[in-house]
Amino acid sequence: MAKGNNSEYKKMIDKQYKDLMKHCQLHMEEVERNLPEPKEDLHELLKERGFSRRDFVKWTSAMTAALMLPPIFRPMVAKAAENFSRLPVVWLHFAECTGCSEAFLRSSYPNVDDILLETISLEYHETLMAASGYQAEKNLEDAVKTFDKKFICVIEGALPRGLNGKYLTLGPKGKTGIQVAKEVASKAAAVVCIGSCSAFGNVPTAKPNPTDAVGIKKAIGVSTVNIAGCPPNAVNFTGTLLHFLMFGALPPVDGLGRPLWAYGKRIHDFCERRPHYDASEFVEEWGDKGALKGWCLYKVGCKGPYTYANCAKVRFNDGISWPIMAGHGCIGCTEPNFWDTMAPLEKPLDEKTYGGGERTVDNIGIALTGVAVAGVAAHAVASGIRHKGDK
Ligand code: FSX
Ligand code: SF4
Ligand code: F3S
Repeated sequence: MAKGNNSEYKKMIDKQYKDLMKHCQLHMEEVERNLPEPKEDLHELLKERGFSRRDFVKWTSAMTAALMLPPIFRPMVAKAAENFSRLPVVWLHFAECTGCSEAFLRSSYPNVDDILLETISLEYHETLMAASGYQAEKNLEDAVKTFDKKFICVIEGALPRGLNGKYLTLGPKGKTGIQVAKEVASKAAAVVCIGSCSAFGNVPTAKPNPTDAVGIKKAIGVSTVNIAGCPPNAVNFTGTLLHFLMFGALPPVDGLGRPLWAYGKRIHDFCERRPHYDASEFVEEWGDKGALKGWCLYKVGCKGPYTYANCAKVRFNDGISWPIMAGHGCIGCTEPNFWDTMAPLEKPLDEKTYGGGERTVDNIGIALTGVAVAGVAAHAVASGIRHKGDK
């Protein structure tokens, strides 16, 4: 019985992927017909930076797998990368530290994703463009008009709602951030929040939040795809845009708007220090023998058990390292309100209330049943613990 069912199942899956491939091919043809010519030749740029064809093929294979697509989609990922600079992007900055843009622009060890980002067609980006004042405002108006419903609106930073939005005003006409966000987002093909500030509020929203700042979705009521992290990984941004180029839609997301392909798994479950956690081998204080041996950082505050992201897999700076590998616990930067819910950052969350956190971590582990629900559930547990502590 199993055999018959398996082959039926395989046929069904094969057909689904064939249909998806057809959709992808048709969409890519449409992109090539309707969007401007690529502004940059990706292969020339890669060559200039010392990347070979082989490096590019390796990268496309890794990206295809990361996007949870079978290998037959590899040529389509390559094509989307070659067409990356066709996609018009309007990049807005609100209440934030600009660390997200900086992280993408200043990689000391750029990988193919970083080079790809160099080709991005930025129609408007306050930090990078030469224009200012009325000229800048005109650039924004022109871009929104020319690429009506075709451009991606990328937003970095939260929106302060206090004083009727006047804690954050922009440009010569003194528009509030909320006004600008509403005007631009309503004309965009999609809104992508880059960083935890635009996604969830983050630093500007941390207590006591004097400006009443909130994330974009909450501020203006549009649906957003949230590339969480403070700052986020460039791979999670490029992968999401490649998905959009390939299928004309943003990737499936969890209950917090984060793409599942990048944020569907818990840090704690893919951490290289996990065997030490399971063996109860913990760093007790910075610089002790456990720290020298690379033991688990739970007791010095690692929030990996409550945090969803692919940091252990994709790492940073061309895959060189990531926070836990570098010796500090995860601070939960991809989770909503982590400055409040995950603090103190160098102590376990529930030390006082539960007399040691391992039991709680295990309970959270057992409670995980589905990816989307799990993201929300783990966060709810973490928030619940904080709120108890607050009282
Ligand atoms: Fe926020 Fe990005 Fe953290 Fe900073 O702009 S996610 S504070 S790294 O820069 O928005
Ligand atoms: Fe890794 Fe942190 Fe989990 Fe320890 S608690 S295994 S350091 S994620
Ligand atoms: Fe942030 Fe934790 Fe990754 S702090 S960068 S989610 S390891």
